[in-house]
Amino acid sequence: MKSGPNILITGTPGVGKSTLSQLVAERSGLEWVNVGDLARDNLFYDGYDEERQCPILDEDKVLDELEDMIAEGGKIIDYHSCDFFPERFFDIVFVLATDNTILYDRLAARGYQGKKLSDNIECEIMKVIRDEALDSYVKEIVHELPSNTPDDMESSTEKIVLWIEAWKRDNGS
Ligand code: DAT
Repeated sequence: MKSGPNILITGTPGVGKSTLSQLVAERSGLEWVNVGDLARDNLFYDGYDEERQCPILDEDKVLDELEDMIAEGGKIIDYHSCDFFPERFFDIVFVLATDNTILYDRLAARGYQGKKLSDNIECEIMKVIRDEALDSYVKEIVHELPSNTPDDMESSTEKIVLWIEAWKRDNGS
């Protein structure tokens, strides 16, 4: 039996996935798994994408590494893409959304510029990750959460923690 639900927190870079995942992990006891860090620490890469200026993820190696963690349960998976995870991995999926002017400032503060910055802003405006999530999982488990302000962050944390507690009650864990 799983020790808790497995949750995916996704969205364009800079929307607040890591901040939210960490807060939910602290308050729920679930374990936060940052897929970007996991790939970097284990060199789960398969080349470099010159256009996007980032290493190309070796998805098979990432999935192999995640398989046992997901079987154990109680994981918060944090990644800016979601279509390569098997549907069975997640009990619920949250897609964070940020107004593009706010996101622009956050990504600029992170040092993004030029095409990398504009591509990510366009990704957010066009709701690319939300559509990817809706194409990859049954729509009933996909929830969009605003992530513009600290109040949004607090309210999303509370909602997710309450959902986790309800899941644990319903599943006897
Ligand atoms: P991600 O993991 O999606 O790339 P992050 O958690 O690193 O994003 O957040 C990027 C920056 O934006 C970081 O400085 C925290 C800030 N931030 C994120 N969500 C926020 C919110 N809802 N309100 C205010 N600041 C936020």
